[in-house]
Amino acid sequence: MSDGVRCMLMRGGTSKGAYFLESDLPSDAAERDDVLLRIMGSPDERQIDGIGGAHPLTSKVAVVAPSTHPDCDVDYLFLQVVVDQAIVSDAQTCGNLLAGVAPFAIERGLVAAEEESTRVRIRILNGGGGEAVATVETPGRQVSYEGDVMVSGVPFGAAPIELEFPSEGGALFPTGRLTDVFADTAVSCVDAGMPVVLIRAADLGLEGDESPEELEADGALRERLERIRLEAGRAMGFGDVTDTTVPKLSIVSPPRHGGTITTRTFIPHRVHTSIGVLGAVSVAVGVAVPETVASFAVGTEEDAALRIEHPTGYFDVELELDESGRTLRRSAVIRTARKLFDGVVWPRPAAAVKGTTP
Ligand code: NQM
Repeated sequence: MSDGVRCMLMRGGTSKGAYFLESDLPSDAAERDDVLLRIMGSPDERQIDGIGGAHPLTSKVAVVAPSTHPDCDVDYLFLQVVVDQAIVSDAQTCGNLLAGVAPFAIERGLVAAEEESTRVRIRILNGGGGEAVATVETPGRQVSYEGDVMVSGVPFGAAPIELEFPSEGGALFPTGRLTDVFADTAVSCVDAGMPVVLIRAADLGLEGDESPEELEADGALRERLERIRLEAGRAMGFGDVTDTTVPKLSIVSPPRHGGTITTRTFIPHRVHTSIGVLGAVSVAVGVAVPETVASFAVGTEEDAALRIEHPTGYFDVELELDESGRTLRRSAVIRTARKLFDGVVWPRPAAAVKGTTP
């Protein structure tokens, strides 16, 4: 396929991605992935021949369709387009791109906008799946800017989008234990929508507030983290995770700015400039449940919001656990999103040959 494809480019939270209606893409998954690689400019570390932003956080795709589930409005499939390899992965979802799904669905006419705000029930098709309820202000309201909010990691305000994740009480600790030891390091493996391995900074010889650049430049650290990740991935039931983007790794330490905990998150090889949405929910669960490697952080009451600090600010997560304190009832966060461009994108021709540049 080398015809143009209808596409909307959106910022979703602290990420950026290409949004498509499922019906605008090939129905065969292999064909679809091939087109997406050619649209984003992969494999190429600069993605210079495509619309990808040359970083995992800006090489993302959302595929949206009317839901086939009677209790949901739309289905959302997230695809990570690997920057420098010809890989498109559906192994994880993305809570940041999720923030753009409701406005996109309204713009494309899949959901009718209500007068004040619109509630969109979204079925997440990746991984363990699940449901999210997004509440967005009607698009017209965004011209007034009153009530706009800031989210850390985005320098401009925009209308708030509430994302709520009702929980059916699935396993939050996929290894069946609150702590494990992998590659001689104590960890807690948490999955509240995003599988994350929590590790105390001190156990890695770190302070915990190093910059993403410093952490990425530390080859010995990266090698040790990958050994931990490979062992944790198996124990979490993912098998060999060498080529997959989950689990992520969050290095945790005491808060620096009055929040609950400091984080630095490998996603899983680059360091996040902030933190993922569901990644933050998983960290919050690690804090809220006693006896994990993150329980040194300020504990929480039922219903309390936890402030997860990250390299560019903080991320508030509202958590509601049941009476046992070990099962999640719901979580909620506030994000913003913005339509950046709507039009037709041209994939590079299928026959284009990758060569060495002269
Ligand atoms: O955890 C990056 C992001 C994400 C994922 C990643 C996300 C989430 O910030 O829900 O949003 O962890 O790869 O976009």
